[in-house]
Amino acid sequence: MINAKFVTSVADPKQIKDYGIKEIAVAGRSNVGKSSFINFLCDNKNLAKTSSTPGRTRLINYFNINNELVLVDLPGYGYAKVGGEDKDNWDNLIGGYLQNSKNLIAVAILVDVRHEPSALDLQMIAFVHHFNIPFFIVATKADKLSKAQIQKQKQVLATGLKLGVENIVVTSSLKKMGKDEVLRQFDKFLNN
Ligand SMILES: Nc1nc2c(ncn2[C@@H]2O[C@H](COP(=O)(O)OP(=O)(O)OP(=O)(O)O)[C@@H](O)[C@H]2O)c(=O)[nH]1
Ligand SMILES: [Mg+2]
Repeated sequence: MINAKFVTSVADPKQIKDYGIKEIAVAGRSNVGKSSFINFLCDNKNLAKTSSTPGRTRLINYFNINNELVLVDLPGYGYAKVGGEDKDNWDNLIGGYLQNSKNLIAVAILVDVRHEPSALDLQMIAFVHHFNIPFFIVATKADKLSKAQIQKQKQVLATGLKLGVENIVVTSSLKKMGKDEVLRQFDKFLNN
């Protein structure tokens, strides 16, 4: 993934456009590491803005990869400080994107490798199931655990998400771990 370029930010589902290029979206809880994951895949730490403060990405950001694929950085869900109308707008934005993007071929749903899946993670999976959108799970921040702990957590995640372990790719953006396996997943969806 060498030539990665920012395309646009979208704040309203009505602004969602058809770029004529296949899209893979990156979803997950706020602060799970979505923007870092995109930067890691693209070998460019300045591409998507990251932050230790949750709720950094509030818009949908599109990144064009070699004119072959568009990676879509979605706003994180479950950000506690967003409530009421703000939260509704946010849910509409993510939901609107997922339902209205003609070129969407898969969603990478990111979960922190250290934690049990949350109710919101399960909701996200139920949502993509409902709309028949292919997805796979990316466990992030694997640098925080030992190899043995990672194996154990992979099983915990698989059980909690009611999925086979083969649907879970373990990564660390910090230690640049798991890229080949992620790219294999991408190829699988791109060539389908
Ligand atoms: N140790 C470690 N920290 C990471 C990793 N990936 C991301 N982080 C850290 O986690 C925090 C959040 O990262 P982001 O990439 O901004 O997370 P995000 O999911 O885009 O967050 P929002 O845009 O707020 O939803 C930052 O402090 C990152 O440095 C990783 O692989 N390992
Ligand atoms: Mg982000």
